[in-house]
Amino acid sequence: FSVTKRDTTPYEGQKPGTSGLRKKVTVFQQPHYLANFVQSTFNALPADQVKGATIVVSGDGRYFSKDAVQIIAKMAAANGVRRVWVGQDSLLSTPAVSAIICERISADGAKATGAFILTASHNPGGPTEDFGIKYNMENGGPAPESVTDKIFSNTKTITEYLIAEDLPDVDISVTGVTSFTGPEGPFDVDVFDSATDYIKLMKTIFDFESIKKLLASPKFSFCFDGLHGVAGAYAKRIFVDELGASESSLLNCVPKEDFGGGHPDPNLTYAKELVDRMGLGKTSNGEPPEFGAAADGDADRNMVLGKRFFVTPSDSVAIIAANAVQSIPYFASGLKGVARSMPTSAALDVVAKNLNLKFFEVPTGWKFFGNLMDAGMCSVCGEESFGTGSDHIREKDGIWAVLAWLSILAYKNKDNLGGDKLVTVEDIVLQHWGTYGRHYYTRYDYENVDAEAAKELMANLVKMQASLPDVNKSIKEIQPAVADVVSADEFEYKDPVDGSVSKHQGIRYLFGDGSRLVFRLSGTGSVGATIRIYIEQYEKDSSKTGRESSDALSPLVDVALKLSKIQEYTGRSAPTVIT
Ligand code: VG1
Ligand code: CO
Repeated sequence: FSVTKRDTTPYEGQKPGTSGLRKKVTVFQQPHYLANFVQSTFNALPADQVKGATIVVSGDGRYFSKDAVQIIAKMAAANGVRRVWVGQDSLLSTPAVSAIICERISADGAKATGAFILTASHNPGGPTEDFGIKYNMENGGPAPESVTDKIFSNTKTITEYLIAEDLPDVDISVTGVTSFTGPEGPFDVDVFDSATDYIKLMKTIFDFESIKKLLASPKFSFCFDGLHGVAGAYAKRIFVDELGASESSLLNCVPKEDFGGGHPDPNLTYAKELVDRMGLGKTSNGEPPEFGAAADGDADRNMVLGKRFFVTPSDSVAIIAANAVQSIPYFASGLKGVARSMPTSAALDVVAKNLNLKFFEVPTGWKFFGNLMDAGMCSVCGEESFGTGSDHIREKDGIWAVLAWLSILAYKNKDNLGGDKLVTVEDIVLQHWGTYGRHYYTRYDYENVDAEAAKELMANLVKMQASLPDVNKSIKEIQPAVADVVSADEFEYKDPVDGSVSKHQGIRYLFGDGSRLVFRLSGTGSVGATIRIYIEQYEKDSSKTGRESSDALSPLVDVALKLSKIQEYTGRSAPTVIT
C-alpha cells in the first residue's frame, strides 16, 4: 500500500469527556471527523507507541464500528503501526480490550501498547444515536488527562492526516492474519476470537468449579441480561459453556448494532426485562431467579439483583471488598487497598476502616484508579454508576463483577448446597448492613437540560458555599430535622502517585451526621448537559437499616432539590432517571 497525506481542518468540540469522545453517529460521519481525532491521538503518543507498535481496535459493535475499524486500520498502516489487533466482527468489550493489552502476546513476542475502543458505553446506538472512541494506554487503562488534553489540543490545530487509501478493507468477520507491505515495511491486521483471552484471564481469578457447583444446585437459579451489547459475546461462553447455566438464563445476549433499539444501561429503569424477571417490575411472570445481573453496551458496567432485591453499586463494591479474600482465589493473599469515586457512597470506607485497608477517594472516571493499581496500592474499586472492578485489568468489568458475586454466593453456600435454603443475595446484603451499617443512596439525573442553565445552577451552588450559616438557615426552612452542613467545597484530587491535580470534580455539601449531597455535570453525554445529584445518608443503628430507601432519603432529597433550585434553573419538575 501507499501513504496519502490528506489535508483537513479542525472540528470544534473534539474534547474527550469522562470516558472518550462521544457524539451522534451523524457527527462522526462528517468528512474527516473520525480521522482528525485518530491522527490527533497518534500525534499525542510517544513515537515508539505508533511506529512499529501493536494497537488494538474494537468495541461494543455499535453502528459505525465496522466503518471505523477500516478507517483506523488504514490510518494505522499509514502512520507506521506494525500490527492492528481486532476482535472478530469488531467486538471486544472494554474490559476485554484492557485484558488484551495486559495479557496478549503475538507469535513474535509483541505486546499491544494501546487501543482505540469504539464505544459510547451505555448510550443508545444506531444511525441516529451515539458513537464514541477513546484511547487506552500501555497499562490497559484509559488515557490520563495529560494525554487526553494533548489529543484535544491537537484536534484544534490539525491540518493533515496520513491514510493508506489503497489498503483493501479486511474481512473482520473471519479470524486470521492478513498481511500487507507498505513503504516502511510489513503491516498486519490480526482478527481473533473476542472471548478466548478474556475467559483465560477470568479462569486465573475465580474458582470456576465452585461457581459451577452453585449453578448446578437445584435451589439456585440465575439470569443474565446482555441488553444486546457486547456482553453477549462473553455471556454464553462463560455462563453457559463454562459454568453450566442454561441457555434460557440469558436475555438479550445477541450483540446488535442498535442494541435492539434499547438503552444499554444496566439500571432499574433501562434493564426492564431483567427487572421484571427478578420480581422488581410492574409485571411478574412466576417465581424470580435467585440471582440476576446485567451489563451495559461495552460490558464494563454491571447491575446485580437478588430475588426481588436491588443491590446498589456502592454497596456492591463494599460487599465484594469485604468478602474477596475468602471467596476469590485471586485475592487470597489479601487486598492491597480499595478505592471509590467521590460520589460513590461511603459504604466502602467503612469496610476499609474495619479491615484496616488502604483507602482512596478519586474523581469520577475509571482513569483515576489506574495509577493506584499500577503502583500496587489498590485491588478493588468501584463507582456508584454501576462500575466495579479490580487490578486484574485497568477498566471496570461487568462480567468480573457477576463472577465475583457468584463466587461470594458459592463460598457462603459451600457446605449448604444440599440444605433447605441457600444464603441469598438479600441475606448477604442484610448481613453486611448489620455489621457495617447502611448507606442509603440515590442518584437523580436530569438529562439533556439546557447547558447554560446547568452551568448557572452549578455556579450558584459554588457561590452558596461561601456562607454555611446561610445554607443551614435555608435547610432549616426546607427540612428542620436535617442535620447541619459542616463543610462544603469543590472536590479536588491530587494523585498520590504522580502528583497531578484535578480540580472542579464535583460540588460537595457534607453534613454533620455523615450525610452528603454531591452535584456534578456529566462528562459522557452527547447533547446538552446532564446534571447529576447524588444523595447519601448513613445509618449505623441496625434496627433502622431496613427502611425503604426512598422514604429514608426523602427529607434529604427535598433539601437537594430546593437548595439547588433545580426546577427554577432547568424548568424540570422531575429527574429523567433515578438510580
Ligand atoms: C459516567 C459515570 C462515571 C463513569 C462514566 C463512564 O460519567 O458517572 O462514573 O465512569 O460514565 O462509564 P459522567 O461524567 O457522565 O457522570 V461508561 O460505562 O460510559 O465507560
Ligand atoms: Co460502559
